[in-house]
Order: sequence, then C-alpha cells, then structure tokens
Amino acid sequence: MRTTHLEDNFQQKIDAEERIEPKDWMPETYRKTLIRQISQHAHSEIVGMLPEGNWITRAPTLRRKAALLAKVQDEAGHGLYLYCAAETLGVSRDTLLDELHTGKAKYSSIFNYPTIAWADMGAIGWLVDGAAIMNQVPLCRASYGPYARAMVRICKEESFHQRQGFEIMLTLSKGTPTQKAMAQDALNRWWWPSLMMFGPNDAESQHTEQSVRWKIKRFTNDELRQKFVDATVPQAEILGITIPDPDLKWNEERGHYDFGAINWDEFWQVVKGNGPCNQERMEARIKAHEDGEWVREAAMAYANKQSQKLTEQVA
Ligand code: FAQ
Repeated sequence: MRTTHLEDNFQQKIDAEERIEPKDWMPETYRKTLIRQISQHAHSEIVGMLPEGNWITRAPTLRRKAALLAKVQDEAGHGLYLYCAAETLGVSRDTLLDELHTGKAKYSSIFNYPTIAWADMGAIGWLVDGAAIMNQVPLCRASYGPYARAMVRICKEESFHQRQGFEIMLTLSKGTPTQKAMAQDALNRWWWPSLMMFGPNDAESQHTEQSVRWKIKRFTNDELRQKFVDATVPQAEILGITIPDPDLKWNEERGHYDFGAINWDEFWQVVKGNGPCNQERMEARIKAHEDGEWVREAAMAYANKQSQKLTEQVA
C-alpha cells in the first residue's frame, strides 16, 4: 500500500474512535509526537516527586506523613506506567532517561518551584493534581491504546491526591489565623504556575492542532485551562481564601470566569531551565540515577541467572 493510503486508513480509524495499538501501522510523526508527550509526562511524574518528597520527614502528623508518602509513591508508579507505554513505541528507557538528564526532554514547568511551607503540600494536591486531572481525564480517551489505558489508573489515583490536598487546605483555612495565612500564601504562590501547566495559549501552541486531529489531545490548552479555572474558583470560595487575580470575574455572557493575563515570559524562562529550582531538580534526578546503578546491575544479573536456569531446565 502507498503511504498516502496507509495514512488515510490510519486517520479513518482514528475518526471512527478505534484505538491504535503498538503493532499497527502509524505515521512516523504520530509515533514521535507520542514518544515526546508520553516521555515528558513520565519525566514530570518522576521529577514531580521531589517538591513533595521534601516534606515527608516534616509532615505534622503520622496520618499526614502516611498519606504524603503514599502519594509520592503513586507518582513513581505513574512514571513507570508511562515509561512502559512509551517503550511500546520502540524507544528504550535508557534513551528517554538520557534525554531528561541532558536537558533534551522537557518536564512540567510546575515542578521547578520550591515547596517552602507545609501548606504547599495542600496547594500542590489541590491545584497541581487538580490541573493534572483536568488535563489527564481526556487522555484516558487518547487514540493510542497503551497511553489511554495507563491514564485510567493514573486518574483514579490523582483524584485521591487532589482530595488529600484540598483537605489539607480546608484544615488550614479553618484553623488559626496563622494557619489560614499559610493557606493563602500557598495559593498566592501556586495559582499562576498551575495555570501555566496547561501550556501556551492555543495561538502559540505548536502541537495542539495536529494532536487534536490525531485525538491524542481531546481539548486545546486554553479549553482545559478555562475548565480548571471554572472548577477551582468555587472551591477557593469554600476554603474562604482569595485567588490572587484582580481580573478574575464571572462572565455571565460567556458562562465562564474571565481571568487575568498569564506571565508567559516567566513560563518560558522556567521551561528553558531558568526557573527557581531547575538546576536543583536535575542534580537530584541525576544523582538518584547514578546511585541506583548497582540496583539495576543486580536486577539484570538476577534476571540473567533466572533465564539461564530456565534454559538449562528445558535442555
Ligand atoms: N511545562 O505545543 P504545545 C503531573 C512545551 S501533571 C513544560 O502546547 P503539547 C502529575 C511542550 O512540551 C504534569 N513544557 O505542546 C503530578 C512543547 O515543547 P516540545 C505533566 C511545556 O504537547 C502532580 C512546547 O511547550 N502532565 O505530572 C509545558 O501539545 C503532582 C509547546 O507546547 C503532562 O505531561 C509545561 N507546562 O501540549 C505529579 C500531561 N506546556 O515538546 C506530581 C500530558 C507546554 O515541542 C505531583 N501532556 N510545554 O519541546 C500534555 O497534555 C501536553 O503535552 C501539554 C502540552 C498540554 C503539557
């Protein structure tokens, strides 16, 4: 079959809501787009363990510590499902990790901000996981089977993460004036970076149009950002804290909240590696990878020994 026929058939399959599986024919650009997005998503989960990991030893109670520990562990699991999904596209995990460690692959901008107070654990769960869910629920219907299936399980866990974050915020905001001020301060610092998580405005988004056509993305960056704002404003009202945006206002005509301008210069600086914690995050990841070398070697030696035993038994 000529490539154009293959491409037509491929697009027809997508239009008919059929899933694309690893052994199916796919355009090279579709494969590359998926490897880029899935691996960057995996890197985000793994780097995303660091800001919260910072507070495991300092959680205020045993219950909070157990929940935070479980959440950070879930994020490691999400990274692993996603790396496995990327590997089905014919790329090795070593290559993907190399791309992260050399700065070739991106990870979410949000994880380059510091976690300076306990309230940040609440704000991350509430806002960062809240934004992640908004973006990831539609990915459960992504056209590529292994990615969509990984997202189903991830989303179930993310919704628990979001609720534990909101509960921390609720406890603080109903607590002493100092605790309420901590919750407000965390919201002030995490609000705008959370809106940036959805990526550049649609007009600036290089990949959205094609990814929507391929049904990798079901909504554009701006559509998801708007959904997130609409869902989160009433939650802030329940908490009794103020979103740091003087332009935030319900627009009756649009049936949505209007919100102020995002500082895209800050966003691109963070994406390019100049955020407050980029260097620290990369150093921590590279060190963890190097420190884990002996574990990988031991696991490989064990696997080789097992397969040798099996061969001997069969012979
Ligand atoms: N940070 O053309 P677009 C989590 C890049 S959730 C850094 O719009 P696309 C859970 C983009 O890669 C966070 N870079 O791109 C958790 C592209 O550059 P490239 C992770 C960003 O792909 C919670 C360029 O800008 N979630 O981890 C960002 O169509 C709590 C142009 O952008 C996902 O990855 C950004 N925020 O749309 C864990 C979800 N935004 O690649 C721990 C899956 C854009 O050409 C604690 N990914 N860029 O060099 C997606 O849905 C999409 O990839 C978007 C970007 C929406 C992120």
